[in-house]
Amino acid sequence: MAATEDPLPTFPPGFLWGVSTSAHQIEGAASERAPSVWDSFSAEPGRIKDGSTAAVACDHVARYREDVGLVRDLGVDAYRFSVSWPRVLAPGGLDFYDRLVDELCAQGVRPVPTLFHWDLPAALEEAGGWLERDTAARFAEYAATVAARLGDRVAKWITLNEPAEHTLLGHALGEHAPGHKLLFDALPVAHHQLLAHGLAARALRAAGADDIGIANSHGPTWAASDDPADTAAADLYDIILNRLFSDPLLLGQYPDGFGELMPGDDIAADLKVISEDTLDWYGINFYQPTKVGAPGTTDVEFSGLTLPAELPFSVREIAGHPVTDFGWPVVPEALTSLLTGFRDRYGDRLPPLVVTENGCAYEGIDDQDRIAYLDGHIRALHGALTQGVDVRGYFVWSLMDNWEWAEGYTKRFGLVHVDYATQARTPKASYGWLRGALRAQRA
Ligand code: GBH
Repeated sequence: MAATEDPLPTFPPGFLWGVSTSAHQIEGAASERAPSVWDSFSAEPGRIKDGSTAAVACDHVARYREDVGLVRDLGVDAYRFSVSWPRVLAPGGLDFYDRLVDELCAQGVRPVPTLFHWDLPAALEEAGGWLERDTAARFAEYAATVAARLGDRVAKWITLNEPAEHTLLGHALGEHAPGHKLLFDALPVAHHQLLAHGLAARALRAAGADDIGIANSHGPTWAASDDPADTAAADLYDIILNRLFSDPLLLGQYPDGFGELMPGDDIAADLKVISEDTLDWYGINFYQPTKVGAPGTTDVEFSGLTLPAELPFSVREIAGHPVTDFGWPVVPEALTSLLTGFRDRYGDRLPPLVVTENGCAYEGIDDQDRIAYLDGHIRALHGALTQGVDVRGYFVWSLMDNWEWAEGYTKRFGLVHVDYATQARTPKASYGWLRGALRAQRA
């Protein structure tokens, strides 16, 4: 797979270019924060592919100045990072984010913090975690604390990262922390995260925020065939992984039949909290489309996941496209159809979109495959713009190689290579390519 030689199409002035990371995946300095659900989870044998933990990761807390320098030299406008709730709970924990935000501002990079990227404080998990409604209220208090400290320099906020993946992987399948295998009994986790978004948005508004978003994972769902058993399974998958999260946020309602399954005395009132004035823009993390068919009769191993036979659908291989080191198919045009699909479904209710994550796992520093992936997806995004979809920004996942959750250090998503033995950072070919592409945008 090779990138085209043609320069990228020109994006509108003010289009926001950025790179993304998350706290647990890069920070290290584990002893300087409260315990997180990921600490105990990754200490359990067999949970993480290479047996690693993120105790050191990219040692970013110590090396943030160098890392901000890499962001600045790349020439992006913005840096999306996440604030570790467990670190904020530790004495002086917000000091680190204070320094990080100062450094970003000093280097001319806009800070875009995400308040929750899967690292729940262990103490909150012991109290029931996202299965408990109270966690949403606690999240709003935490959001207010962070906004009080950083709000004078931060304009753009993201409440949660990928509540869908956190529900599915962390609570339904148990592949991520906290490791619950509740299947459909994990639905309260979805509702409480959505409620947390709504309550946190109110807290951020009270602190003066007017640029609030969420980063949700989305991808087109392809039915394995037009057999009704396959299309019905694909529809259900699409509802659970996509619409269960976007409909309440953007329409103020759950997909048919799902509101009844959610916990709480007054779901209609909760839906108002979730949807009313909580989003100035909507963030989409896109990696790949998913092909789905009727359920099978046995558990299936699929790109690192075990999908139990009890699920009402099965995920199928997408043939005919290159795949990344994760086995995920590379289908840039699916990003165009995803974005136009959002516009078509939500119409006037849709705020401006931002692609808050897009990227791929490949080995190597001369990463021509990553260049081709990014080139293809940036063009696909532009294709949606030309079809009238209001997309305001694009963030690459990730600035640098990092601790890839259950895959440990075995998958490299960075524009910058990290040698974990020495912590040496080496910009890859894709970093140079993106820097050149951004310069050309501005020429
Ligand atoms: C993001 O989530 C995370 O936000 C980030 O922390 C992480 O490092 C990054 O992606 C890379 O993994 O069922 O086989 O079809 C991952 C988003 C969307 C990726 C759904 C897997 C389904 C794979 N995920 N996708 S499959």
